Amino acid sequence: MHRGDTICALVTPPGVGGLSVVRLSGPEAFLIADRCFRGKSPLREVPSHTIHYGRFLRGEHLVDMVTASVFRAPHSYTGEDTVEFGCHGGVVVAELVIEALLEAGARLAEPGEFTKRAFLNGKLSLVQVEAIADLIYATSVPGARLAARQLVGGLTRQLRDLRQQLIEIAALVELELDFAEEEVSFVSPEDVRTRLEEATQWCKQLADSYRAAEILRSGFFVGCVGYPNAGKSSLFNALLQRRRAIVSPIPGTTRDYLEEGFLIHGIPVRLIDTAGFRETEDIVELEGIALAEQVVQQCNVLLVVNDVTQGVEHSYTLLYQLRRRFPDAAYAYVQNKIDLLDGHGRPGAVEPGVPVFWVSALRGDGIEGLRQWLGEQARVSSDLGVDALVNARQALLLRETAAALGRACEGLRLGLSGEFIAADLREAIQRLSDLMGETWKEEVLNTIFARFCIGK
Ligand SMILES: Nc1nc2c(ncn2[C@@H]2O[C@H](COP(=O)(O)OP(=O)(O)OP(=O)(O)O)[C@@H](O)[C@H]2O)c(=O)[nH]1
Ligand SMILES: [Mg+2]
Repeated sequence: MHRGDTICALVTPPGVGGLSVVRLSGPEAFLIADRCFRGKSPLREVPSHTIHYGRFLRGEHLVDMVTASVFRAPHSYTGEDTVEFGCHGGVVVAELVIEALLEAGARLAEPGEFTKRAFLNGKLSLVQVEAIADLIYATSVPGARLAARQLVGGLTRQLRDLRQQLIEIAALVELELDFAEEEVSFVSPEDVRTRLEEATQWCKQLADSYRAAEILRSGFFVGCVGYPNAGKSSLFNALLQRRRAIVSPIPGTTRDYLEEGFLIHGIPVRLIDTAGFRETEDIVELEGIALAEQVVQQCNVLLVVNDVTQGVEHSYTLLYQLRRRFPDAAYAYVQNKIDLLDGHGRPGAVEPGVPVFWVSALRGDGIEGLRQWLGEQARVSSDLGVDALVNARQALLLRETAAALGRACEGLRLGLSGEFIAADLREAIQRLSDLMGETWKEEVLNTIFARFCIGK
């Protein structure tokens, strides 16, 4: 077991509340706890998973009447001896409890240190650790649900099974069994290839779900773009259903960009209003507006707002240039200010895959239809196709695993000798181990735990 000193921290959110919980974990947890806690019996003598009521003292002074929950190693969150003190909510009491524990020999926990110990003691896989971080930061309901499921260990188990399978296949291949001649009944080369191909597909699909996972994690980004005065800020306000952005007849009203959120189908949509792209501006010149570029770059959908009074095709060039530059986003062409038109235009697509919406941001015509389309886009884009929430680190390793497996398949197809195929398989196995954190590197761990807050 990993052995360190005994650490403590507030594990509930700081501030005023009904209850605050201070966790104490480490080899001396009971010793230190008994220096401060006076209950019916010393905590070092009570059984695991029991709760005790008593006085919490700092020196001679009573701090609070508290409950002490006792968890004996390895049956605790960290895998170490742990005591959790439930004290009355509020800023002062919990702070006094922590100070008393520090004076009694504990050390203040670093951000994520409890979880890090849980990982080092084999209570959690790295994938589960990352799921906890996701859960803490989840902004969407489906995202939180998936992170919770991952925490239970579904993905970890699947990855472990896959690795086990690959180890077995590698062993077979390494023995250079000539399947065809020996008539090995339990496994044929076709069988091996099918299994490897399936594994490759699975890794790829999981890696590809990263973009969708990002949406569930940080939101679905929708940008209003267009020439000055097209009505971007008006559309922004109309979609938000409140007057957030300043609207004026003077071109160039919006200088910076604005961002506001709302939920569609439990998915957080981040709506962004940008400064207008000047008509003379070649998209290359856009490089100068680094901010706008950065903002547009992270958008999942770009609404190209066109002032119809300038002509329905007025913003086609802009749409064309944006699509070339940011091909990953989805686009809609929004014909705005239809209240100023005599007749209405007909719906249809400007280009394949780019729907047109006829709206009046001022009066609200057509806004609901646009909202619904955005909701559908958000839903489809965040549909993972798999039951896991993959982050950037995991996606990269999954792609590398898939690539190595792909090479192994190709080798089998070409009838290469077993040692080549085994080398690719070993690489895939190694990547999977990295993924699960079984061959972790200190810096990888540090970046992962840096996302945690103190007390987690
Ligand atoms: N009649 C009519 N006027 C509109 C409509 N939408 C916007 N406007 C007007 O168009 C002008 C420009 O609107 P904004 O929303 O500020 O346009 P913008 O694209 O944000 O402009 P910049 O930030 O300057 O690039 C304002 O006077 C709005 O009232 C609309 O649907 N109908
Ligand atoms: Mg504006």
